[in-house]
Amino acid sequence: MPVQALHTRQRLAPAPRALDVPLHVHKIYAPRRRRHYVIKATLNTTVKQLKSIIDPQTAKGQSSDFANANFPVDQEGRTLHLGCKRGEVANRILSVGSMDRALMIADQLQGAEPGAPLFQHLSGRGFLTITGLYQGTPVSIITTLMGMPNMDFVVREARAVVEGQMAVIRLGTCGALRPPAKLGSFMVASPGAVCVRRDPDAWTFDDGRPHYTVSAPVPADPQLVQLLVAACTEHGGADSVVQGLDATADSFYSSQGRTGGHFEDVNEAVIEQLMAAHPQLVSLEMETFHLLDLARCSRGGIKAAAFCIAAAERYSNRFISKEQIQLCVPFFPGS
Ligand code: R1P
Ligand code: URA
Repeated sequence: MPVQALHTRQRLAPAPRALDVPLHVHKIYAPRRRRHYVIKATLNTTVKQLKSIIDPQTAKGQSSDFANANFPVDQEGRTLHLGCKRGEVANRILSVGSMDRALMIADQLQGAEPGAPLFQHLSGRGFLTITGLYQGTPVSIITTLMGMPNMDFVVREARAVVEGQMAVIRLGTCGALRPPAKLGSFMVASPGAVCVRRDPDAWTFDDGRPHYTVSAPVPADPQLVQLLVAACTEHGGADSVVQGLDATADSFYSSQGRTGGHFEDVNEAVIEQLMAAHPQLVSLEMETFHLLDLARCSRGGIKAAAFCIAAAERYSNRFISKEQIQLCVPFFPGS
């Protein structure tokens, strides 16, 4: 679907696909409903449905069943936060931030046998794992929720229950820092990512040290990057793809240079300084760096790359709508 078509009503109506995965929260994508109705239905449906699908054991809190404080796994081999065990997670993982996105993409998976349901597990911590076949190949979609600590749970706990080498791709959303990137662009972190952190000591000591620090880059896997660029180009055309360095921030607000709230963040110059330090920088988000860093430290066990849909234009102050994001989520036919 051409990304350029985002802003026309005609494209908005027919494009969302019916989701028939058993969670039944797909009503949130009903294309012809009024916005306020959709939101109400989402809340009602989601809360009710989620209560019925959260694994009862996890929801009750399994901590007393865990013997190993170093890497807690219960008697069935389920990890503490994702709640999955061996056989439930594939070695090809698509990591997405939100449940909406996971369900939308899960529509492309098939069960292990014809007519069989997809494997799904929603942990008591809110991580959703969906495993099925994509064109015959086992794939897991796992929600990372938000931030580097949550990416840490996803990657380490998936690694613990998967045999052999893993490939992890993050499909996120991000802020685009400069044209030609625009709302809906596919931002591929082709050289990799840096990490931006707020340093509380700058407030504590007030001695002139910087309030925000930036790491050196970590690389993405070049082979996965090549595949991502090819798939995004096929999906949205060459103009929809922007390659460049990503910056992963430790917050959505202060460390991404969002100003004017109730806090003294000293962050007015953050974006400018980042772009001066890293001229290849094109995007800001919250997980990619940590995924790439874990892959680097995985002793060859994990290959990783990331791409994000530009949800914010930081240079023009525009933000994408939820419907527009849904239209951008790629399905990569044939890849
Ligand atoms: C903030 O709105 C969230 O959106 C981005 C950021 O990295 C952060 O997690 O990615 P996702 O849409 O994948 O969550
Ligand atoms: N996600 C982020 O982390 N930042 C943005 O600006 C948009 C999405």
